[in-house]
Amino acid sequence: MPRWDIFCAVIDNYGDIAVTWRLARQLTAEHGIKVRLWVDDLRPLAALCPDADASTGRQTIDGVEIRLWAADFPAVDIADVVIEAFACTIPDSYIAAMAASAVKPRWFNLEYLSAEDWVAGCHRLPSPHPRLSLVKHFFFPGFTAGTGGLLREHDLLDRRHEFQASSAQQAEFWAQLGIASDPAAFKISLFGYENPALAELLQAWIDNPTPICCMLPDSRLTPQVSEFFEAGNTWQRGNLRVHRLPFLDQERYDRLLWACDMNFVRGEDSFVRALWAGRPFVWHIYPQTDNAHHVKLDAFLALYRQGLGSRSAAVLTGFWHSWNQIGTQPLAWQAWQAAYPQIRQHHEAWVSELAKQTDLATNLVKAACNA
Ligand code: TRH
Repeated sequence: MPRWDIFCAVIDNYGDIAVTWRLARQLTAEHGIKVRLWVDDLRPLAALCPDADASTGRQTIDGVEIRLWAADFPAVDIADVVIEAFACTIPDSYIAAMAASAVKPRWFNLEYLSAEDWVAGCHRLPSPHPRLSLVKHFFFPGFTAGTGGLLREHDLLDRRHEFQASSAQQAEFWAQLGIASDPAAFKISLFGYENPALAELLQAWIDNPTPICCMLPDSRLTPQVSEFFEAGNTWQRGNLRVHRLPFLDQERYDRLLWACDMNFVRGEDSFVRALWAGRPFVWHIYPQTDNAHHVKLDAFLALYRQGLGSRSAAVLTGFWHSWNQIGTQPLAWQAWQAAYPQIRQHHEAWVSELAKQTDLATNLVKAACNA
């Protein structure tokens, strides 16, 4: 059985461990790989996966051995394949053991996701170690041929279709969350970073001619929503009702995305999951210095808009820009609503095409065989 080590340094938030944990599980379940996941902070994993114990340095969940990556790194057998996620720096002692090994492990730096043009050109490029006889390869996720693809479990879309076609599964899901689902309401999930456009959005929903039901799993937006409603316990005004939810485990969060008519997401992993949910979405991109994220957002929009009519494409771009504070135009909720049927149809077709790509875990396994 091939052995892989995945190293994850948590920078902030959930995205780093969300991606590596998802990858580790898929490699184990679908590729018969023995995976050890090293993570330097177990707390975000415990939020995503309630079975994880943040106080235990060594545990096995879903067949993945999860190890706390402490400063004092133990002497361990090196793996056949080593993944350093998001350019984290793996321990010197581990690198020395790799260099001393007769058969050198395949070593990859799994990069952040971007739709920018240069990605395909950099995917799989070698990066020789400056002193040791070791070569690391870049591995870039992406949306186009020539990139590493996107994380997608083999049965994900089947499970999603089954859920979306089953009113019984949806009713059970809402009941588990303690929500009396209003069939007439337009359902929206809301996850993001602090956002100055939030009050404008909530007001537009309050003034919406038909009911809106907003599901708010715990995030940095929650205090802002609470402030908007002046803390009260019932967040209901005009045609808007907001359901405050706890932070859900990853499985239930997927179902929330599938159950809603549209989703506000952020970062990297919830963004990809919202794509696979097959519903229109709005992406709050992870903010970077010098507004580097604006280029990244527009690169994705340029791909995602392809095939969408020009008026709907303009609405989509304008709405995403406003939500990300790009430019100064107000959030055009009514225009979004008017364009929603076209955007939804387009999203479903676009994602069906995207699903023809080989998924990231499979691409990584192939690359490890050929490196
Ligand atoms: O948490 P994030 O903001 O992570 C970010 C990004 O990955 C960013 O690129 C990176 O640089 C930065 O971290 C360090 O957003 P992201 O990537 O969407 O991760 C959130 C995860 O949380 C995702 O797996 C979905 C999951 N989630 C739940 O499981 N339950 C929930 O209730 C919610 C709201 C999210």
